[in-house]
Amino acid sequence: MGKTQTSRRRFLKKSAVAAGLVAAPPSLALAAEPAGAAEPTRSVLDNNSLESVLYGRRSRFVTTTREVEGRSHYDTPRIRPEPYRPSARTPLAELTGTITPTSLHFTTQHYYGIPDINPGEHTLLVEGLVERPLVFTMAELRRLPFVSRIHFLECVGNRPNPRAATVTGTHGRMGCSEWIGVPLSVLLNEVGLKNGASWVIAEAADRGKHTKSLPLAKALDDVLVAYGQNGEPVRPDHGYPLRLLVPGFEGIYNVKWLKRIKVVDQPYLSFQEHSRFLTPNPKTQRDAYDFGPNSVITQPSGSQELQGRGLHVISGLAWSGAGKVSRVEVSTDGGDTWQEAEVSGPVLPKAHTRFHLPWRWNGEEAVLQSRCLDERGQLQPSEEEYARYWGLTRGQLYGTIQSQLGYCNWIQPWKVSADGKVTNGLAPTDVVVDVHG
Ligand SMILES: Nc1nc2c(c(=O)[nH]1)N[C@H]1C(S)=C(S)[C@@H](COP(=O)(O)O)O[C@H]1N2
Ligand SMILES: [Mo]
Repeated sequence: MGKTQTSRRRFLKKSAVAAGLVAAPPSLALAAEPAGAAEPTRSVLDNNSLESVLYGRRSRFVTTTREVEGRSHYDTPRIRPEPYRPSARTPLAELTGTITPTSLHFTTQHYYGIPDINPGEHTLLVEGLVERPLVFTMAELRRLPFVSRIHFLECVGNRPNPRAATVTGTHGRMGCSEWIGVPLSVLLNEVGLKNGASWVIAEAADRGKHTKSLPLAKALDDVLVAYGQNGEPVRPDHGYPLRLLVPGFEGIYNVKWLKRIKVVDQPYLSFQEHSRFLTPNPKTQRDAYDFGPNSVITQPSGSQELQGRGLHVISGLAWSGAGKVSRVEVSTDGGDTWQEAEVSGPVLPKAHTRFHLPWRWNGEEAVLQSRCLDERGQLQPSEEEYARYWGLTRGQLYGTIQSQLGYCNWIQPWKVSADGKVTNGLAPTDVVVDVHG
């Protein structure tokens, strides 16, 4: 490690020189290596480096990263475009609060790599069943009234999973951010809708031309053409310079690197929609619009360990695509009794909501679960209730690709053993198909 750090520092010095920064005032100068120190104290060097002054960084003692996904789609005999760019999950157990740091926000499905888009050349075309088709440059979009909204973004690939060791493994395909952008309704109002307009098609500028159909009613409701995420420009991973943000809907609707909106009179079956996300017969596909009520305990969760009996806080996230979370309940006895958890922070529609419940652990085995009730009155189901409702066996629940099931929002239990170890509380299954996308 020491070697890499040293060469990286050299690189930084060189690039600082190249960037003409040698004349920086002394306070901004790169810290010198301590004379004669075999292994220089990295924290001092890093915290005082010009790089850290210019662009803040975390403590070297904080090492949390996103978790890279396997190549599940690549194992299927379907289309395998290159370059391959792995998806990655949000490390939920390491995070507090409700906003996901952008560097740790899950990122998904880049079968064609991340495009390198010059915002000065990027445009958004709005056309189709409209009175006046328009092309917006990024500068023109920025002149329009904007809003900022806190919303979760979740891939339909999230699902409680008996094989997953951690909450990142079960629910890491989601994040929650402050999104800044122009309401799509403002743009649609500018172009004027023609009779018959009932759907919009959103298309991306990546090589795969990721495309998704969206009902017009949703487009006119709360959809954003977003250029900001958590106070800065949306990053390349998440759609720089422009992405669609479709609050509460399945992740695939949130078209990144957005370049075209076409107003049409029916949904299209675009390549991305039929190639991997649908059942063998696309006509039987259940399209998930707004997600139902959901929640998961992140602390304590799989692979963590309780250090001794007594007070522990049970904490997690609750959310719903239908609106606000109205109540979160926690059970510490395998679902026999439920207690109302306290919500910390604001409760916003279609946003992650943080809950907690103080719990005195008596040192005995316990099964911890949470469930969410949303403002539409929908209650998050248990695995058994979900299976019964849809007429599915357990084998089908875990042996079917998530996007073919619809939203998999059943409860994820965590089991605390007498030794304090926390493991997955779902009964084991023979087969688990886990596909991200
Ligand atoms: N252009 C484009 N947009 C896309 C995708 C993609 O591969 N290409 N993936 C979609 C899917 S399936 C999800 S879950 C979200 C993930 O958004 P994120 O990478 O910003 O977390 O983006 C959606 N928008
Ligand atoms: Mo997704």
